[in-house]
Parts: sequence; structure tokens; C-alpha cells
Amino acid sequence: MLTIYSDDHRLHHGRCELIDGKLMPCFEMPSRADHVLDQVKKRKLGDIQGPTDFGRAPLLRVHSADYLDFFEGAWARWAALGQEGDLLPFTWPARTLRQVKPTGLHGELGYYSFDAGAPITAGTWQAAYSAAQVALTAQAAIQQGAHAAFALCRPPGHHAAGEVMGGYCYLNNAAIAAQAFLDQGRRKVAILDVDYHHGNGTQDIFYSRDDVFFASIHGDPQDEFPFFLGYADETGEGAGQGYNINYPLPAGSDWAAWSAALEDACKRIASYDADVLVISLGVDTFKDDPISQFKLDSPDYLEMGKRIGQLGKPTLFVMEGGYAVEEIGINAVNVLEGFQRAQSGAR
Ligand code: SP5
Ligand code: ZN
Repeated sequence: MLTIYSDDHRLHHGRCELIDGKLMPCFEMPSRADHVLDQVKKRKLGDIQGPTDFGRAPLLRVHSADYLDFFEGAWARWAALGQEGDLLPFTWPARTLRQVKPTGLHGELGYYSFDAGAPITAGTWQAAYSAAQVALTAQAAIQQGAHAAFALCRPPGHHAAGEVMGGYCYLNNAAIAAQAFLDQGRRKVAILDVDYHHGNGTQDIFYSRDDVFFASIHGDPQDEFPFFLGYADETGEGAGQGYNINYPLPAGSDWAAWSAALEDACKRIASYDADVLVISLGVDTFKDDPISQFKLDSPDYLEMGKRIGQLGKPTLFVMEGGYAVEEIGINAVNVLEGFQRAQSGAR
């Protein structure tokens, strides 16, 4: 399987996030991608190539121009104020406030974000832009006939909506790639989000559409980030009614519980009859993940990949979360290897 990767991810290295009342070094760190790349090489998954630059146009199919302009220019505005620490929002237009977009930097940042978990640093725009191009390059490989490809994206994307960053995410790599498939002639795309956290951004982007089926298996938002989306009664709206499904699972869920949800999701994806499948590949479902509460073990990821492979669809894997840094590569590549085994078994 072809892997697309860019060193530009290193340009994004946030300093701190607030965890349990303490400022901790960001869990979403550059070494995550290094460990995944190491495993891709060590286990000879296939060629590794850099991204092609497809420009802004495919990003604008998912994100607004105002949002992209703000994100691209935010660091320069912050630096012009003499600041050198990370730029983080601290006030959001919650229910009692107006959905107005202030002109000042902090107000505008609050308008375009939903949490304080997505720091903007000097290189964040370039890293996120390159991650989107990584996803688009892997998407193009599939469009040109590859059965599968792995977009080793960092920073991740699935919490980012059209005009909102948060949860370590800025540009929604999986959504941008899914939209590119449609723009290049595919009729129906299924997105399966296996990250521990609900893919709120992706769900929001496609919620009223029937050309993208979105399924997400994740920690129950009653008790888990992002708290305000990801419930089982969210099934789509308008033309999108019936094309969104959430599988919120309780803390402590193991492979038995998780794989039952996967089985149901796979049956629905099969009956949706998608032309192509996009996997939001988070491996923060791992038992030793420092911020998550599921209990999947490394061999389970081989089974996960196998079941996904049995769908027999052209499949784009897009890297999302996973914070047990030592094991993230093993677990992510296990999914990819399991997928490939299902392919060779089918032939
Ligand atoms: C892409 C992705 O996986 N984003 C996840 C963002 C999660 N941010 C909230 C983290 C809150 C963690 N609380 C953990 C408490 C551990 N004692
Ligand atoms: Zn996650």
C-alpha cells in the first residue's frame, strides 16, 4: 500500500494543553507521525511518497475562504503583538452570546473554534495545509486506480468543521479527500470514523447530504469529548436523513463491544453501495492511550483492518488520533496490514 507523508507536520508543535486542571505538554506531538512512519518502513508496507500541491481549491470545497484566510494569517497577527507563545482561544460564542464575528484576534479566534485544544503556532497553517495535500495526494492515487492508500496526516482533521477548529484539528483532511472523490466523478463516498472521539467536524460537514454516508464509533459524548455531538439520535437531516450513524460506546469498551458496532457499520456501508471508502483512522481506542477509555489491544487492529478490507471497496486511510506514542505505529500499521490480508484472501 502506498503511503503519503510530508515532513512539514513538524512545523506544528503546540506547547501545552489543559488536562485535568494542569497544563501538560500537548499529547498531539510530532513524534506520533515518526512512530507511524517507522512502522510503515520497518514492515515494508509499500512506497512512501511526498504530497503534490493541489492548491487551495479542494480545501475551499469544505472550508470557507474567510476561515482559511483567518487561519493562515492568525500567527502573523499574534506575532505582531509581540507574542511568541502559542495562540489559544479562551472565549466562545456559547448560547447566551451573539454569533457575531469580532474583528480583533481573540474574538475572531473564539468565533472560529470550539475548544482550547487547537493551538496555533508559527508553523501550524503550513503543517495543516500540507496534511490536507497529503490526504489529497493519497486520494488522487486511488482515483488513478490504486485499491488503497494511506495518508499519514498530522495534524489530524476530523474535529474540524467548515469554519471551526478544535480537538487538535484545523483542516478536515478526510472530508477534503471525500469531497475530492465526488468532484472527480465518484457518486457516493462512505466515511467510517474509528477514532476514539466522535468525528463531529466530518458529521457536520456532510450532515444534510446523501452523497456521503458517515458512520462513527466512539466514546459516549455524555462523558467524552467532544460532548456536544455524537449521540445515537443524530441520523442526518433533509436529504441527508438516514445517511449518518453514530455508535456511542461506554468507557471500558473492549474489542467484543467495539467490533459489534463495526459489524453493524460495515453492513450499512455495504448496503449504501459506496463507490469508495474513507477511513478516519484514529488508534486512540488502544488500551494504554493516555486520554482515552477503550480497551482495544494491538492484535485487534489487524482484525479491524481485515473487516474493513472485506468490504472490497477502494479505501483511503487518513490518520487521525492516537496518543500512546510508542504503540501508535504498530496499531495503525496493523489496521493497514489486516486490510491487505483481507485483499489477498479475497483474490
Ligand atoms: C483527533 C483527536 O483525537 N482529538 C482528541 C481531542 C481530545 N481533547 C480533549 C482531551 C481531554 C482529555 N481528558 C483526559 C483526562 C485523562 N485523565
Ligand atoms: Zn481521537
